[in-house]
Amino acid sequence: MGQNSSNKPIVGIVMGSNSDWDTMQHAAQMLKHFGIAHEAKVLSAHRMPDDMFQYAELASANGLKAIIAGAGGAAHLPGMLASKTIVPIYGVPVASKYLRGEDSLYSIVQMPKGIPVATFAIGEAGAANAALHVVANLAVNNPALAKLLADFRDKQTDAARNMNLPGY
Ligand code: RP5
Repeated sequence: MGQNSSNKPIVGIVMGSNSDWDTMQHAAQMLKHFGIAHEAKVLSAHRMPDDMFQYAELASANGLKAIIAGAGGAAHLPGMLASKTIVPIYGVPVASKYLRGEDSLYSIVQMPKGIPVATFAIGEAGAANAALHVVANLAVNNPALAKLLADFRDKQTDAARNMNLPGY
């Protein structure tokens, strides 16, 4: 079983817009797979800055151990959250309409020294991997969760070993 089987969220998934949910739902699905209590909500750095700062300021007191933050374009959400909390921030660049997420990636990854954001790949893989990274960190002190994660990896290995090449 995953960490914290009660319903109190220990991971926050936040995103700049509901248009980010197609991507960010992959983080939620992954946490659900591992039984990690989490919450997901829109929290826009630009459209609701006061809410963003309040969320960051209260994150630790509210019991959050990690925040996965996704945004696209001028993606300031992960970095600004990181500026207001020491809860680890996992940044997910969401593919943008015009620059396909390169803008999002650069906005998130180029943090100044001293305020880290762990930055993942653009899009679905980044969202899923951010969640897996959270799981790995929680698993350091949770042998049951570590076993679940090892099983997950073993299944991927088996699937890759059994891959067929169509037409070959
Ligand atoms: C960012 O602007 C959001 O994170 C989203 O990726 C992007 C577009 O938002 P919408 O115009 O779709 O609400 O703040």
